[in-house]
Amino acid sequence: MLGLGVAGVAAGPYLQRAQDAVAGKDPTGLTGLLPAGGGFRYYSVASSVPTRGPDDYTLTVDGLVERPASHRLADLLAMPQSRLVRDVQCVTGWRVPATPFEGVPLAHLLDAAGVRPGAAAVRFGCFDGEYTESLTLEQARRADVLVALKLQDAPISHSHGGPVRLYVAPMYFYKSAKWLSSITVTDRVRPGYWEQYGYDVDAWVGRSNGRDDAPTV
Ligand SMILES: Nc1nc2c(c(=O)[nH]1)N[C@H]1C(S)=C(S)[C@@H](COP(=O)(O)O)O[C@H]1N2
Ligand SMILES: [Mo]
Repeated sequence: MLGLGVAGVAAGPYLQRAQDAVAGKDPTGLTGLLPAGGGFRYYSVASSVPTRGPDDYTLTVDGLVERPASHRLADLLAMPQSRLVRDVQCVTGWRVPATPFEGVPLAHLLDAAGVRPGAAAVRFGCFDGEYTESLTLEQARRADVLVALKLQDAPISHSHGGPVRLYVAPMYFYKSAKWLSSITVTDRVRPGYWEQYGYDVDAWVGRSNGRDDAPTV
């Protein structure tokens, strides 16, 4: 099992270091090799993650915005929803075909908050307390970038990052931050968790990380 996982990692010193970092975080050495059902594998850089639901989940939107906000689950469910069916592609090689994700277009939340002049990027935080991600503002406004509430037409389970995760359809799945808790509009891109270990910040499937996977969109 372990051998398979390592063989699935694209060649290159940076990616190899990233994989080592996973092992360093995970005493079992099996993070990311555990099947999570439906062809997915379970990934978490945090050893334990709290459970959040309708009573205690909040998503903050702040930074370079006119109207900072804190949305509860019910607020997000009442906003316009978009459903996409695309392949999911992890940078370590596994792929899950035709996967429905549904949620609020990130552009809607940005428009509701009113992005201020001088803003150029968005930073994402997670209630696991460790993971971070980022997008340029232009990427964040794409119609295929969602604040996802459903996966495979059901509420997103805890292991898949529920109740709310980011979904960046055209990019490697590490951009799709699980357990999303904050969206901060910033003046420049801050590399996310894996990007500090060498993953590409612009993570287009098939056009980054030295890989040639078929596009997911
Ligand atoms: N908060 C958080 N989000 C995360 C990760 C993580 O470790 N923590 N791993 C990323 C990676 S590398 C992948 S491949 C996917 C895995 O999602 P899954 O566990 O639902 O299959 O989540 C991404 N989002
Ligand atoms: Mo991944």
